Amino acid sequence: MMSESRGVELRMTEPRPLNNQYYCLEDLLKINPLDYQSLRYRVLQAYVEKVKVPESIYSKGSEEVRKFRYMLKAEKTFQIVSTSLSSIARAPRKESLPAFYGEIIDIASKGLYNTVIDEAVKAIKIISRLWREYRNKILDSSSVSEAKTYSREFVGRVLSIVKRNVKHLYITKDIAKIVKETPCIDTSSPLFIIAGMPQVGKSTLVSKISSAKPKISPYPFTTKNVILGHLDLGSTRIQIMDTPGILDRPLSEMNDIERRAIAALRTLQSVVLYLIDPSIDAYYSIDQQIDVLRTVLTIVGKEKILVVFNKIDKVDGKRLDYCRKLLNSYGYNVDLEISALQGIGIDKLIIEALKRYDLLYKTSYSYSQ
Ligand SMILES: Nc1nc2c(ncn2[C@@H]2O[C@H](COP(=O)(O)OP(=O)(O)OP(=O)(O)O)[C@@H](O)[C@H]2O)c(=O)[nH]1
Ligand SMILES: [Mg+2]
Repeated sequence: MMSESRGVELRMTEPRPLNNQYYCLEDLLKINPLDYQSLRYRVLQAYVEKVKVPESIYSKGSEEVRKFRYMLKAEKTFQIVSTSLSSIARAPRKESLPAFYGEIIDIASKGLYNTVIDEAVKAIKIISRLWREYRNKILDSSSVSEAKTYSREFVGRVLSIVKRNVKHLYITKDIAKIVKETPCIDTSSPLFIIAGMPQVGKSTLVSKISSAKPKISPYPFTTKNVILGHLDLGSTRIQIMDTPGILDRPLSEMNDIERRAIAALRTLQSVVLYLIDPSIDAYYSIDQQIDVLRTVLTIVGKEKILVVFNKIDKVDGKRLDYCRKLLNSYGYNVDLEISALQGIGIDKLIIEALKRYDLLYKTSYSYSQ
């Protein structure tokens, strides 16, 4: 077993403020959750509210005032709908977001993110054209009742345009949720991604070494999204990312939770710590964990990965030896052996990961004791 080395000061800290290389999805993408029914409700509520016509324009009680009032009611509908849709229409398209965020948004929106932007842009165009037409129709009406008919007709048509054209409005709810949940990433600081099958102890490790305190439990898929913690080592701030577990199946069959881990692995500049639980009673067999290692290797490449045995506090030497040899027989090496729970081998893990980071990205963060 490896013992915990001394002399390295590990400090857990909060994220730094925004700078040029510090991306927060929340700052890049501001979308309000919206669905057709609540938009319709808001429009109809606003329509029945009283509107005031400035007396300076027309004399009080005149037919003109009453027509003008119907124009203002219709205008309110136009404003509510166009303002709501604008927050979607103005959102950056997937391709212009940093790649990781693009993938995260794609997963949350079932691939419909760009589609809903296009739908909103199109609907705003149609509604704006319609508004110009109806504004004149209402003001030029020959009677108050005609103005009222046009005004109501406009509201009905606007709502039906939204319903017919912005078919995927409902996904803004999922997008807004994921925007809130997705961590800010500093591309100028080292990043370690903790990956592996469910239950290998990823969250336990992240919680042990960083400021993040993800939920830990004996059930698979406890972690459902990527979570970022920070660790100050000397003057270096390291980002430690917890990821959801990945199952041994083709990428095309993975669920949204697994795909979030894959998105991080695929798009972020990082060193990947691939955790394996070598225990005899591990939730997933050693063979399954080697299969997933193979998948991860094809995504990130051999150089980025450190293979780590976790839970060595509960595994005897004979079993460890068997698992090591099994990995070797497939051409893989076990780089580190730790117990996240008991804090064994953690210092060495961090130093080795940092060295690997330096090697890969030509940086000079390595901490020498
Ligand atoms: N004995 C021992 N148990 C551990 C160790 N690390 C984690 N565990 C236990 O393993 C179980 C799963 O731990 P988690 O940290 O939630 O595992 P995870 O990989 O994040 O799981 P998912 O979020 O489901 O992917 C918990 O019961 C932990 O207490 C360890 O080093 N030794
Ligand atoms: Mg977890």
